[in-house]
Amino acid sequence: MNKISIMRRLAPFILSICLLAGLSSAVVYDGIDFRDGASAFADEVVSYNPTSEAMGHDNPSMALGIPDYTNNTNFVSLGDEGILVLKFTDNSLTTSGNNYDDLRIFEIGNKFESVDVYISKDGINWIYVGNTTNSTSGIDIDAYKGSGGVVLGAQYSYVKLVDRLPHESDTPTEGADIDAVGATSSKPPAPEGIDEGALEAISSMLPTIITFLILALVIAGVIGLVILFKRRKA
Ligand SMILES: [Ca+2]
Ligand SMILES: [Ca+2]
Ligand SMILES: [Ca+2]
Repeated sequence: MNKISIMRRLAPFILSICLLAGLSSAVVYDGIDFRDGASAFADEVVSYNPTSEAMGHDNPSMALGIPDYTNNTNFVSLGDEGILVLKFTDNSLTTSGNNYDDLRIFEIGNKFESVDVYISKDGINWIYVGNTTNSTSGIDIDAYKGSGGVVLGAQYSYVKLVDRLPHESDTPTEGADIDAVGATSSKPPAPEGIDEGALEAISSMLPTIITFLILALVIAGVIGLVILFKRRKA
């Protein structure tokens, strides 16, 4: 077997190994480890509502993907109390099961400007998960578990950032200046069209359904025995 045919036979294996290595490679940004690499970051702009009229940095797609702020570009300013909604499409945000930070908001500028952070499965029903406290702020979403709150292991596709007062800086960088939003606790994309609420409701009803089925089987058995007994007697 010559060298060329050996290489041809090995090529699929080498390619698979390279692909697997690429898919699972963790990447460090600003000292923060993202186990899903670049895919851990927000992928799509859902809405952008800056409240300042004269924005110089008003392209919301600058908040997508990996942190890439450089030379006063590649970020979006929210304006005082402005709102930005982003979506994860090739991944989703989830809980870590502990108090480690699950979501990172990269904010740039000389003055740190805080945002309130909300997450959602559907982009309609939102859960408040605290506010940022520094320029690479981490949010532990497990801290917001509970009734009407975060569900352990659930997949959240949407993140909403709302600029907080006080007024810290003027146009063109009024309000929080967002470079990137990434999930350090990242999962595959949330399945579309599956209502997790309905699944939870069904699973909570499961014991009642099983009890009812067992009862129905017992009654059917008793009726069958009575019929059999009467036939033998006749
Ligand atoms: Ca992503
Ligand atoms: Ca956590
Ligand atoms: Ca950016």
